Amino acid sequence: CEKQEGRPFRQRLLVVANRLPVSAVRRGEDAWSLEISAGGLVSALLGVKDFEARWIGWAGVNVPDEIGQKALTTALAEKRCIPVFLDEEIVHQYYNGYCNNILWPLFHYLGLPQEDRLATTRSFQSQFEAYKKANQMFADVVNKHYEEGDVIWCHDYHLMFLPKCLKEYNSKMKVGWFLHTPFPSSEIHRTLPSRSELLCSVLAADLVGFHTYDYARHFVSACTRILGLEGTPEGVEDQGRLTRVAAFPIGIDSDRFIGALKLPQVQEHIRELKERFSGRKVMLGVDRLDMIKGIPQKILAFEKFLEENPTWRDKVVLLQIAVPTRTDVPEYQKLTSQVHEIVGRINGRFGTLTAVPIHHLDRSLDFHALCALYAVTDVALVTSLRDGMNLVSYEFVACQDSKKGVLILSEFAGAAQSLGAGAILVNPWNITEVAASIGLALNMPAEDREKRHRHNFVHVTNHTAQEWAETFVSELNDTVVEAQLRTRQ
Ligand code: ADQ
Repeated sequence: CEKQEGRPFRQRLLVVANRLPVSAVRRGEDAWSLEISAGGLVSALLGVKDFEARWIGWAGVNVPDEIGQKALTTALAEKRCIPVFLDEEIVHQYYNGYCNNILWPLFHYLGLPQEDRLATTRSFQSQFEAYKKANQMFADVVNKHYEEGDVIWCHDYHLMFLPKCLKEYNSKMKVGWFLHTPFPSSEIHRTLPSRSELLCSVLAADLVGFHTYDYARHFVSACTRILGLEGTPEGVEDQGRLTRVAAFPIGIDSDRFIGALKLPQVQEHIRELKERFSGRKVMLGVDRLDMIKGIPQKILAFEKFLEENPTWRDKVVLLQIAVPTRTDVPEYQKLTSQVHEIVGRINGRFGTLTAVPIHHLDRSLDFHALCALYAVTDVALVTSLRDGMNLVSYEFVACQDSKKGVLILSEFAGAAQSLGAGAILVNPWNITEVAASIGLALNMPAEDREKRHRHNFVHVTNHTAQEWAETFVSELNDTVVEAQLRTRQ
C-alpha cells in the first residue's frame, strides 16, 4: 500500500467528475502542458489527504488523434488523472446542451433560457441520448481502472446516469454520488421529461449525498412522488433495497488559507491593497460570472446604497472579481455585457476624477492575491440567486481572523444553513433589503462583528473539506457493509 508522508493510504478512491482538475494545452503532436485549474470541487478535494485518490474525467479538450490521446494519457497519469475522451459533437450535446442548458438552470430554479425555450424542448431527446452516451463512456473508463475494494465517488449533475451504468458492470462496486448544486423542489424536477430515468439511475448508487437537508428532502420526495417509492428516514427503499440519502455539507481546506496569510508575498499584497484603498471601506464579491451568482442584482443593490447614503460615496469601494465561464454561450455573453453596462453607469454616476466606486475584473485571481483580498475586506457580498453551497463565503471567513469583517449572504445559498447565524442573511432579489444590509454591515460595532465572525470561523475551521470527504467515504463503506448484512439475514 502506497504511503504519503509516512502514513498508509486508507483506500483507493476513484473520483469521477465531468472535468479533470487540470487544464491541458497541446504543445506539439505528442506534447502537453498541464495546469491545475480552479473551481469549487477542486478547492474542496485539494484538502483531502488520506485517500489514494485518482481522478477520472474529461480534460476539456478535443483530442481526435491517437498520438495526442496517448501522450495526454501519459502526462495526466503523473498527476493521478485518467482522461475520458469526448468528441466535439458529444460535448456540444451532452455538456453544453443537456448539462448546462437544461439541468444547470433547472436545478437553480431559473428555468430554460428564455429565447430558445422551444428549440431546447425540441432538441431535448437528442441531448438526453448524448448525456446517457457520455455517462456510459465515463463508466467504461471507470470499469477499466476499477480494482476490487475501490470506492467510486461520482460527482454532480453531469453524471446522474453513471451509478446505474457502473452497477450494470458490477453490482458489487461501492458507488457514491454527490450533487454540488441544489436539488430543486420535486415540483420543479417533475417538469423534466427524463425525470424518472434520472432518479432511477441515481438510486442505483449505494449512497447519495447533498449539501443540505433541504436538497436531500427534495430528492426523496421526488422519488416518492414521481417513482412511487417509499421514503424512509434513511433514504429511499425500492423492493427491499435501500439507497442511503443524506446531507454532507462541504467545507474548505481552512488551514491552507490561514497559512497563506502568513506568507511574505501575501503580506506584501495586503500592504499594497491597504495603501491603495486607505481611507475607504472595502467590499468584495468573488464569483464565477454565472447567472446563479446574482452579480447584476448585487451591483444594483450597491448603487441603491450609494444613492441613499451620499456620505459613504467616497468612503467605500466595491471590488467585484468575476471569472468568465462558458464564454461561448450567448446567455453568458449577454450577462457579461449587462454587468459591464451597469458598472460603467454607476462609475459614471458616482465616480470622481480620482476614484471610482466599483472595480470590476473579468478574470481569475491567483490563490495568494485572492487570500490578500479576502483579508483586507470589510464586507463580503455573496448574493447568489441559488447556490449549492458557496465556498467563497467560507474562504472569506477563513481569512478574516484579524479583521473580523461582515459577511452578507444570500438565504438561497446552501452556506446560509451553516453560516447563517454569523452572517447577515438577505433575499438577493430584494435590492432594497440588500442595500440596507450594506449599511448595517458597514456600521456594525466591533463587538457585534467579533461575535458573528467567531461563530463562522469556528464552523469553517471545524467542518473542513477533508472532514467532508472522509465522512462521505466512510459512510459509503458503512452503507455497503450494512446492506450486505441485511441481505445475509
Ligand atoms: P462554484 O459554482 O464554482 O461551485 P463556489 O462554491 O463559490 O462556486 O466555488 C468557487 C471557487 O472558485 C472558490 O474556491 C473560489 O475561490 C474560486 N473562484 C471564484 N472566483 C474566482 C476568481 N475570480 N479568482 C480565483 N478564484 C476564484 C459549485 C457549486 C457551489 C458549491 C461548489 C462546491 O455551484 O454551490 O459550493 O461547487 O460544492
